[in-house]
Amino acid sequence: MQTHVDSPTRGYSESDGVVTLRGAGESSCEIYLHGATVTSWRDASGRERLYLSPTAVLDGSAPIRGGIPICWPQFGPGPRWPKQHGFARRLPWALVSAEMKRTEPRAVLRLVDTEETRASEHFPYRFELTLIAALDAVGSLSLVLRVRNTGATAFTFTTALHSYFAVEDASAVQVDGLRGKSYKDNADGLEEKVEQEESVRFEGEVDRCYIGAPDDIRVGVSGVRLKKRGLSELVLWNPFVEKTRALSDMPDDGWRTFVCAEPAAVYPPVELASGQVYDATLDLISPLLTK
Ligand code: TA6
Repeated sequence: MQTHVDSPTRGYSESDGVVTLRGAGESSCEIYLHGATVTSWRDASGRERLYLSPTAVLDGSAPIRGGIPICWPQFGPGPRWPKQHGFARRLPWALVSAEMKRTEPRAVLRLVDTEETRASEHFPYRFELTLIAALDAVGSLSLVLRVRNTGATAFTFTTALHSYFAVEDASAVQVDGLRGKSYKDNADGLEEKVEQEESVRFEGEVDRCYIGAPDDIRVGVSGVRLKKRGLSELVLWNPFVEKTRALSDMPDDGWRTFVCAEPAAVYPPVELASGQVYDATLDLISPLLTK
């Protein structure tokens, strides 16, 4: 693919399976074709806002630990192959285009069904999955995950943009605005509970799927702002000490410097008729731009 730089700092390029977008100010974004995994987003100040494990596997042999893995056609454990978080984050996507939309760099990546994905117990359907990633005029990262049913049979799916946010100290982070929301507590046998607190804190293992969560959320009082559409749930996750030890692709103290806030569509699953299209969008806005 051509490299395009319309100024020393703005443009796009692709090499070794990684697409790089450079936008307003010092903003940039890196996307691995493997899983269409966004692994870096720097805001206009140049500050990295996503967490990528220093021991993440980046050779395509495993899902990338960090950034924004795409869980599709299944969020979480379940009957479909592979049992956890679906196959989209494990497969190579194709770079369809990279361009400057006015002064904003934009990349389009695509995954379509294969013999492997259609194998019986996997996902015996035809689909086209598209990720559109762009840096806007102020360096915010805009993602659209577009699902098109290209087959003759309706199918259902669940999905999550499994976003890892870099923080100084996870135990000092809170997410507000969830009081009264029901959630499935995966750290307690997926029991359904109702959030009693205005602020959810990460002072131990947190693994919760909030149902019908607000579409405008902050990670921390002064952290990244998430604006989501078409993703009714919000998953909050931090594995804390014990569960992190079990992760081969994260240092034992990795839990301290990230929290996951994952816009998701789980309850209910999304039903897509033949020919239908479904868009899930997520805008990540730097704390420098929000009061
Ligand atoms: O999003 C939370 C979660 O479902 C946790 O239960 C934990 O399994 C996490 O995802 C990471 O899953 P992974 O398959 O990437 O190790």
